[in-house]
Amino acid sequence: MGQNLTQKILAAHLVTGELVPGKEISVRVDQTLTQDATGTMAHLQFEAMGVPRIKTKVSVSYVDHNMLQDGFENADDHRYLQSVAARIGEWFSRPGNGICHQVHRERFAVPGDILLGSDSHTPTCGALAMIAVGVGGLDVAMAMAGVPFTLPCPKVVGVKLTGKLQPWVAGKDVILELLRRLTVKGGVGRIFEYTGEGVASLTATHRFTITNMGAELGATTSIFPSDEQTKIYLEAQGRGDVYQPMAADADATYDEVVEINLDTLEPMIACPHSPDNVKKVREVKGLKAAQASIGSCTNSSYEDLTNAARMLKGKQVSPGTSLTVTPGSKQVFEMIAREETLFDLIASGARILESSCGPCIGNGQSPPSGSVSVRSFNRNFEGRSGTKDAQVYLASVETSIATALKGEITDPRDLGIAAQPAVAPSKYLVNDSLLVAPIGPEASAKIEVVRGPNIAPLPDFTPMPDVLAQKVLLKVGDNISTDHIMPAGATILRYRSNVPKISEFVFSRVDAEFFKRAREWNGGVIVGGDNYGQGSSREHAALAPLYLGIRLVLVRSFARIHLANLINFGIVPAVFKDVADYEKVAMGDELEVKDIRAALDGAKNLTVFNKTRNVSFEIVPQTTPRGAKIINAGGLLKFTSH
Ligand code: MIC
Ligand code: SF4
Repeated sequence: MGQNLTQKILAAHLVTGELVPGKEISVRVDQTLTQDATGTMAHLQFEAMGVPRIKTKVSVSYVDHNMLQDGFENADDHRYLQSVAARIGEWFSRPGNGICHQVHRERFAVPGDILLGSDSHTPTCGALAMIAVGVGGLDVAMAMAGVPFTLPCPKVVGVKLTGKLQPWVAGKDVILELLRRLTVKGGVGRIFEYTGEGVASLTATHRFTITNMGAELGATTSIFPSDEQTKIYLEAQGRGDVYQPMAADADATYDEVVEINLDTLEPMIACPHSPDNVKKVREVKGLKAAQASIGSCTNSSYEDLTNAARMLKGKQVSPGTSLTVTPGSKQVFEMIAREETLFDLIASGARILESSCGPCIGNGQSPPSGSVSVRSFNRNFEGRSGTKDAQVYLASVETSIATALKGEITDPRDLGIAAQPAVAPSKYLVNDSLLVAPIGPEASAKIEVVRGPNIAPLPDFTPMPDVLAQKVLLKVGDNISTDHIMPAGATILRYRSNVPKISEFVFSRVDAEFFKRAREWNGGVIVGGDNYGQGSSREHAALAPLYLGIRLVLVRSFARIHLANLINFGIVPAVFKDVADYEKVAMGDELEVKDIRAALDGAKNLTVFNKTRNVSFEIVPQTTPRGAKIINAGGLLKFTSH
């Protein structure tokens, strides 16, 4: 029987296990990427392992998230990252070089390789036929040290594309349509592999948007074949040498199949406050918008900005709308600056931001209270923009710019002008001046790693106790994102290298008293609903709760990366055996769980006794035998140092 592309790449990298969905496998990792907000922790962990140099083919440390320097903290962290990269043989992408996923695809992605990144949008490079997976920083640090990556073997979903995108319809609309159908938890445990005759007409740019935002499905990753479009893109980046054609066999099979007819797609929009709350743009058109933003790792490419500029040329942004434009990388910025593109953007009234995550992670440009913001980004969780009651919508560049021009949500087809989509250039401008290449072992051994006062040592990791007698610290509902658990934004992001400090902000946007209560009650149990921990890869959403004394998170179901992060830091992730038992616990209830260590070792369920209500119920730890050992040891670092 033929193989699909996912199976081919996994098989070529398999170290242990069998390619059977749900079974634990481990694979060799070729490349890693980290970004500054997760990278400080990942590098501190790498240093704690005592491995002198990276063992991957390529590892790149990016600075793109914590770009605000209104205090020493972020600048100190950047200096630490640059010095540690030099010390361990990594590439370093300096601040200003761009968003990790944009730069990685431009300069490093290689069809057929496996990439692990400490950012949930690492799957972007799947557009160039990589298996690119977002994970917590500790998993990346392990891969940098040469340890194979362990994961449950995912199911492979074949996404069969037919037809061709119509004018004013973009790659963004393809992924929004999938989110509409499958929801933010529809992709958990799955890899989405794009197939069918519709694939050939999608340029690399459309593909990047699709694989990037596949993360919002909760998917392990997404992948396109390596074909003519891949070749065109890599050659234009001056990297034609890494191209090789790769595709599924003609008789390949898939665990599930989804079909999308591109001919019938129209402009779509994700409404507040979830990327799967998707409607047709025409269903919400006319809503006044105070802001429109082009940027983020989803849609800030050369083609995206050129499209925006073509629509704006000779026109003005509506007086009631503020338009921000972020070039995704220095390459994009330099190219639009050499052409009239940047001029057209500035002349239209757009506010040009530096190449970084910026407003996507709540670092500036928060919209006014209660207002509508239409963004070409990938996430619109409540409060993520920095304005709690802002109504953030996600749409294509075309829809966002149509909105900026009209001052209200607008279907670009209603502008009454012909679409003139940007054509990819035959050569991108390559100037790697902000990319610092690794140095040899002798020179790197002399590098001093510089740590500023913002860098706190890693917290103590203690073995799992046998008995937990704790209160329910918080009870939450479905689809709680890591932005709820460990918010970002300018004031909090700067503490990513300081766990004691950042722990003060855990759940702060959900319950302002959480930190105080956690301290007074000496930790406790978190109770949640379905898809708990969706969204980002930030391991601080596990590490900071651990620091506050949380050793059990009890929910209806978990999102993939957060589940792995909980295990990595020695917290028991468990689900209710009977989902109805969710009703048998409330905040403040005193719980008792006994014989935890033995139950984990024996892959048995645990019994929770709710002393306050005098009821018992069973819960199921969500872990493999290896995960159970990691939790009992007190986390992955403790486990591997044994
Ligand atoms: C995000 O989009 O939420 C982030 C910020 O890029 C995160 C990483 C982080 O929190 O540092 C992600 O997606 O993993
Ligand atoms: Fe940065 Fe936003 Fe992309 Fe996350 S989703 S990597 S914050 S641009």
